[in-house]
Amino acid sequence: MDSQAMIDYIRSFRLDSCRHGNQGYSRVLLQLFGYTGHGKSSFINSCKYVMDDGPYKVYAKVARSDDKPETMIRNTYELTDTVTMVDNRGCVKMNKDETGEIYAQLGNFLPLDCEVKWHSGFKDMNQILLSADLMDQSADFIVPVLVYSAQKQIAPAEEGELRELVKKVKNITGLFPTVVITHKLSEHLRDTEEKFRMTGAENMFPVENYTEQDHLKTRGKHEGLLKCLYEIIRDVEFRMRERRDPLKEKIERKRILYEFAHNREMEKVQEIANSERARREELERKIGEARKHPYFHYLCTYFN
Ligand SMILES: Nc1nc2c(ncn2[C@@H]2O[C@H](COP(=O)(O)OP(=O)(O)OP(=O)(O)O)[C@@H](O)[C@H]2O)c(=O)[nH]1
Ligand SMILES: [Mg+2]
Repeated sequence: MDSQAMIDYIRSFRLDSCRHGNQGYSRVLLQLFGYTGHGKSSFINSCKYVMDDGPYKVYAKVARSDDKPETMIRNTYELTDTVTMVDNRGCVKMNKDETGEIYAQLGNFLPLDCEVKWHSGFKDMNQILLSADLMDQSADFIVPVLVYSAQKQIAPAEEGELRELVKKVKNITGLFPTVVITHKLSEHLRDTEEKFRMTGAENMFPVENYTEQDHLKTRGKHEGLLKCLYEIIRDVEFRMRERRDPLKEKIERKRILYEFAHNREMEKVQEIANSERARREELERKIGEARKHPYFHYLCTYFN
C-alpha cells in the first residue's frame, strides 16, 4: 500500500463506521509510554509530520539530551478527528512506585494535560482512582504503545521487568502493547526485536523518528511511521468487530489497579516484617554469644 492510501485510511477512520458502530467509544487514545528519553515525544512530532504533510513542527517538546526527563505532563495531541496521541510521563526505572503510576496513566485514571507525580502507597492509588470518577473517560478506546529505543540495549536484568510490564499492560488495557522501536538504524535493532518477541508482543514497528535537527523527508522514514499508524488503526477496527462495553472495561481496569496497589502494599509490609525479624535474630545471636563469656553470670549478679 502506498503512503497516500495509508494516510487516507488513517484520516477517514471513524468509530461509527465499525461493524457494531462506536459501541459508546468517542475516540481512540494512543497511549505512549516507556522509559524516559526513548523517543515518545519525537514519535508524536514525527506522526504529525507524516500525517499533516506540512512543514516539520515541534508539537511535543523533545529532550535536548536523553538522560534528563523532559515530559512531566500528560499532554494530548490530536492526530485525526478520531485519533488522539497521549505523551505520558516516562519513567527512569520500572521500580514499584513508578510502575503504579504508569499503570494509572495507561488505565486513563490520571487527568490529561496535567502534571504526573510519582506516588507510592495504596492511599495514593485510592485517591487517584476516586478522583478519576469525577472525569468521564470511559469513552476512550485505549491503545497502549510502548516506545523503546534500539540504541539502549536491553540488559539481561531488564528482560524479566519488560515481560512483567507487557503482561500487566495487557491485563489493564485488554491489548498487548504495540512496540515502537525507535532509532531503527541502530546495530542493536535485531536483538531488541528478539527480546520483545520473547515478551509476547506481536506488533512491533521499527521507526526512525524525524528530529528538529534532521527532518529531511525520506521514503524509508515516512513509510515506516505510516505503516505503524496504519496497522494500529487496522487493529482497532479488528477489535471493534467484537461486542464491547466501555463502562465494564473501565471497572475492570480499576479492579486490576486496586489489586496491584494492594499487593504492592502487602509486599512492603512483608519487607518491613522480614527486616524486623532479621534484626531480632541478629540481636538474639549477639546475646547468645555474650552468654558464653566467663564474666556474663558475674555481670548479671552484679546488675541485679
Ligand atoms: N536519531 C534519532 N534520534 C531520536 C529518535 N527518537 C528520539 N531521538 C532523540 O532522542 C532524544 C530523546 O527523545 P524524546 O522524544 O524527547 O524522548 P521522550 O521519550 O519523549 O523522553 P521524556 O519526555 O524525557 O520521557 C532527543 O534528542 C531526540 O531528538 C530516533 O528515532 N532517531
Ligand atoms: Mg517526552
